[in-house]
Amino acid sequence: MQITRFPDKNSWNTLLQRPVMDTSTLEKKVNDILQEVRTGGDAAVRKFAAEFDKVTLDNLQVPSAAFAAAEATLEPALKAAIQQAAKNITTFHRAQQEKVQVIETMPGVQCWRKSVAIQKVGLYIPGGSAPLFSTILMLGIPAMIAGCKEIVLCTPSLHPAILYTAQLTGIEKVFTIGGVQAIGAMAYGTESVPQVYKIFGPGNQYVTCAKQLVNKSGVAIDMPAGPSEVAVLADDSCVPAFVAADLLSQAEHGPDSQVVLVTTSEKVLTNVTNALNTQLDALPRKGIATAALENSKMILVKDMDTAIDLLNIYAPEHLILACEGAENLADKVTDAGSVFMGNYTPESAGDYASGTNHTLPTNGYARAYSGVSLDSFVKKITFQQISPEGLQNIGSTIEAMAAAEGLEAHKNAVTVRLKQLEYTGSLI
Ligand code: HSO
Ligand code: ZN
Repeated sequence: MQITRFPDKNSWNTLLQRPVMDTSTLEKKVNDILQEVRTGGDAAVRKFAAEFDKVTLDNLQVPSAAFAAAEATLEPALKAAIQQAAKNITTFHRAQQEKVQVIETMPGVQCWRKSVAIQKVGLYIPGGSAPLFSTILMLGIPAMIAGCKEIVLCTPSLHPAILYTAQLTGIEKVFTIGGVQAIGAMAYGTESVPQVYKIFGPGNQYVTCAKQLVNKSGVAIDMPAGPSEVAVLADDSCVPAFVAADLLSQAEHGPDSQVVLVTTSEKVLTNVTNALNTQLDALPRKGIATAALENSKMILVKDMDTAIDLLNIYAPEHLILACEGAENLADKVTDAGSVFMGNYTPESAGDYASGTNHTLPTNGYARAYSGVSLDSFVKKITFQQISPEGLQNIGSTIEAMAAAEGLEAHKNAVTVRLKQLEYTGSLI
């Protein structure tokens, strides 16, 4: 990891730059695949699966017997762990349900807002070197709580834990389709795959590009996903071995992951570096983590206020506060996806099981975006009902504003009613 000591504020932006990826060359290729899936349906999906994934797909949908078979191969301890995580994630996301509140803004003028599920959603779980079954919990559970009617899951992986988790979550329609063709199938629908209104889930740069392209044609997406990140703020009260473990936990995601250590202590720099070297050696994904550490930074700053300023500018996906007074510091965090406080709160807790969602804004998007939550699976529809008395109360306000905007028909929609009320004299 590259070490920078007391960087000048003017250099922070450059220092904290994420590796930029040029996707412009991908776009044409990805768009061609999407268009072929749009017109060719299942046949096009099969063709691309053979071409890119070297698999022959007869049935695109996973048959129900496969779920029971997958469950039978899983260790009971893993099943119990997935169930515990599911329970905590359910508890946390259920608490995000909002009660409908009818608000009377003026006598007789009632307004309210109701969350209504996005009726059809698509979840994508990549294949790749790690079978991310935890992401099924993070997306499937809030989708179920929201009441989404159709939940489709596409994944090129038939890992038993993926099938088990899909079943546990209640997702019935699972398709063994990966990559751009999966995004196309869910965006446009095929003979087998239902069309959805919003697509969620991580993926490589092709999948991300495909999500962005279908988004342009009207399908919603969760958020622009990028490589995983973690920033740790540590002072002398931290445990260097814990900090190193946390940094490595995100570094092992991919060679493009970025991890950052910010500290006020030279001693922490030395001790975390030593712990990193020891722990790195023992990791099965040492190669990936080593590559990620090459993009990563350790930054020494003069005090905690400077540290928080710098971290808010960086806006990390995950922020760990391994320092004294973590509660007070947490109040000063304005830009981060998810915050982990104290020496005993590893980021992995949020990745798997504490209850919070692990689909979070990367690449500085935490400045303006939230992570996935129950809200991501609903639209909020507003309603209003005005009584005759209410219209008499609010009518002149609307008329005055409509007239000033030069929109006579708008004004008239009120005036005809007020006149009728005057004529009948009825105040019901
Ligand atoms: N840390 C990842 C989520 C994840 N970690 C899934 C393990 N499994 C999001 O940045
Ligand atoms: Zn992770």
